[in-house]
Amino acid sequence: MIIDKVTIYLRSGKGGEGSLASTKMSSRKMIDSGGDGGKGGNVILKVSLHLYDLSKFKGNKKFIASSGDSGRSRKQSGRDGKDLIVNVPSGTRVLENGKVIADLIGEGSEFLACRGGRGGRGNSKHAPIPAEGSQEKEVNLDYRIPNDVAVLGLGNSGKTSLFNALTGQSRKVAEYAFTTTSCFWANSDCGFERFVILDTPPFKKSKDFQRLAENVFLRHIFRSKILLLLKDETSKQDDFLSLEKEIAGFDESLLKTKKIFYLLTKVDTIDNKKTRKEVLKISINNSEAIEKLKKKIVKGLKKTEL
Ligand SMILES: Nc1nc2c(ncn2[C@@H]2O[C@H](COP(=O)(O)OP(=O)(O)OP(=O)(O)O)[C@@H](O)[C@H]2O)c(=O)[nH]1
Ligand SMILES: [Mg+2]
Repeated sequence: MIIDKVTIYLRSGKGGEGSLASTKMSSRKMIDSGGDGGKGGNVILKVSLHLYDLSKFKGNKKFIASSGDSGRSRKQSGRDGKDLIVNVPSGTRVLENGKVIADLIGEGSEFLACRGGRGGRGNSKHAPIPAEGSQEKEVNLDYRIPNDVAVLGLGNSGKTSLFNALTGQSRKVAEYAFTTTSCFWANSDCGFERFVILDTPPFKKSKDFQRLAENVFLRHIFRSKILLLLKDETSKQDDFLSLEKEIAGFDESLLKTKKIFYLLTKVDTIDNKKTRKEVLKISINNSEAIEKLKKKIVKGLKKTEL
């Protein structure tokens, strides 16, 4: 199971106090010689490509950077506090009080969540200034897997088989529903083009009041550009309609903002049956059809980039 939501507490370091020291000079005159305090450490959230979900936050939810040291006599400055880098997976949104304050995608992407306090000024600079305090906040991390294409369908409709055929992976496939219980993703190559495909667990049909609780994996398709909706050839129901209803029930904007490909799967098991014009017929045993689908996806992705 991937962990895709956590709440964590962040606090930057306080600035070190400026020193109020005096030093006796050879002329026996006393001069103010207090050094400045060091700056407090920042808390920075930064993408690490080695993380694939938020499970590392299960046991550790508090991140506190160190404070700056106080200044000392003879104009000696205090040491700065160390910045605290908190690594997160690519695709992490940071929310404070329900508002998105950062969306971290891609290598090197980072966000200064809490700024360290400025160090106080010592009296050697004539006008001492008090040190700044720390900043603190509680943030929600919301991980949404970066992907281009999501494979969606009812149980046993052939999602993982298609995912494997498109990516060369060998994820578990079986002839019963709910073989897949969690999202996973992989690259698919088509000539010089590469895109990321997301396989998903099957839809649970939700009762109205349960909508948001069911099919929570749909949160990851907010990032998808293309949705592949799968219908098992043998299904007598209008699965496409059921899927669209569930997606719209989760969030109405999803169907309007994504490109949708309707795919009829396992067509090798039937004779040439008539289908709706816009429905693509697919069989994982037909490599030509798989390549054709890849090309169509690349074309579709290019259009969404315009
Ligand atoms: N003949 C044929 N069988 C297929 C094809 N695609 C999938 N299957 C079979 O259909 C069954 C279900 O395939 P899966 O890929 O596990 O289906 P799924 O939608 O991922 O299932 P869940 O993860 O449980 O929702 C397996 O027995 C597959 O071998 C196909 O194109 N042709
Ligand atoms: Mg599956």
